[in-house]
Amino acid sequence: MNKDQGKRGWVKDCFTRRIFRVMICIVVLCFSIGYFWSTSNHTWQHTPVKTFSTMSPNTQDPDDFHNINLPTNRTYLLENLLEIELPRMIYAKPQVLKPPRNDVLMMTPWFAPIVWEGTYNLEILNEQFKQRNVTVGLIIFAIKKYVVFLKNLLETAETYFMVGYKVNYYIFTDRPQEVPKVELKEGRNVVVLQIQNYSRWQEIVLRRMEMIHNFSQKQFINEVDYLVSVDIDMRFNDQVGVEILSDLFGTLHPGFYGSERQSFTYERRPASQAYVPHDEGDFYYAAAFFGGTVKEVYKLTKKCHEAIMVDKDNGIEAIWQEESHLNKYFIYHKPTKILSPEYVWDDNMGKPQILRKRRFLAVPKNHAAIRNK
Ligand code: UD2
Repeated sequence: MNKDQGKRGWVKDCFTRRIFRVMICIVVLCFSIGYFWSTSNHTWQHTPVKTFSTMSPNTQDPDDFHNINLPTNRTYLLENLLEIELPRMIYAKPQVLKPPRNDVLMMTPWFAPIVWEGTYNLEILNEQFKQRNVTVGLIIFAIKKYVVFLKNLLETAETYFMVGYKVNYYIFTDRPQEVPKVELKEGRNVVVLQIQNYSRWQEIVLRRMEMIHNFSQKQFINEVDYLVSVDIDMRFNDQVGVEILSDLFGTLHPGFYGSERQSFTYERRPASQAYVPHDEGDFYYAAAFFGGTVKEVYKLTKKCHEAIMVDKDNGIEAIWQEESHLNKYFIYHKPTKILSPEYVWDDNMGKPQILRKRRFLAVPKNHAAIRNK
């Protein structure tokens, strides 16, 4: 090989190497662009930019399926907070070593207070609830002949129920023309809700859950803060005020407040959705008086209604109708407050010493004359 050939070979070699380097650079560049594109694309797809400050509390981000009820930024919850500040008040000091009652249970193991006369200061509670400007809905079913109980219930409610507060009396009835005219104080209204009746009284009491659930969604949520559902064959006999209000409350049944759980008349057939085994249950609650915020009552009545419908499909009806389902619900969704039997009493059971007040009393009724009529 001569010198010329050698030089040309060297030049050719250099040229090839340069081309080779340029190609490597292009490939590296392509990979870099590809990588950058894919990673930035990835980021855009999975971390959408959210500005919750412009969202209303109920707005849900459709992409945020892990967190449907819980937006990550909840600062809006801190804006416009209502400040409850008590004025100077003079009252007896609570005594740590001297509980106000030592004859009754005042607190459940899950820290829900049990409301008895003598355990609370209504003056303090009124200051708090007045500042919150609460409105309460009292739910009453007056189907068929039961409408005859309405006048007495409404008149006594005007004297004793939530005195000084705004109240809507929601009357579910198939006989709107028989709803009596009762004189009402300012801020209190009767709202008649016409519904169908059912031939069996059992069906009427069971359907209360469905009706309350439906109307909570379409009406109550826009009109009141709390709901209280009561039986109609009752009368108010003493003060019932904001001491009862809490997220979710039930009332100790007058027939079972001192009983062991084995004696509770829970539904004991496993085939029913209301079934409660013998080794479960805290209290036996009366369906004649329960309530809570509209949200909690909506959840309760929805669940009970669904369970009632499953029972219906399976051809079974719980032993104490909706009361059985309510009792099952309260085992797994503990009430945040419990009302003593002062709030559902029947004088046929006497007047035990522990009852310092009989606030809501059963009116004697002849089942045969009134039911299915
Ligand atoms: C108990 C319960 C009640 C309910 C019922 C179910 C207590 C104190 N009461 O009461 O809450 O669970 O058992 O068996 O625990 N109603 C009508 N028209 C009718 C029938 C019923 O409007 O034809 C409404 C009315 O509001 C009445 C309520 O349903 O107060 C419950 O019926 P009930 O009073 O006849 O039931 P009762 O006394 O056995």
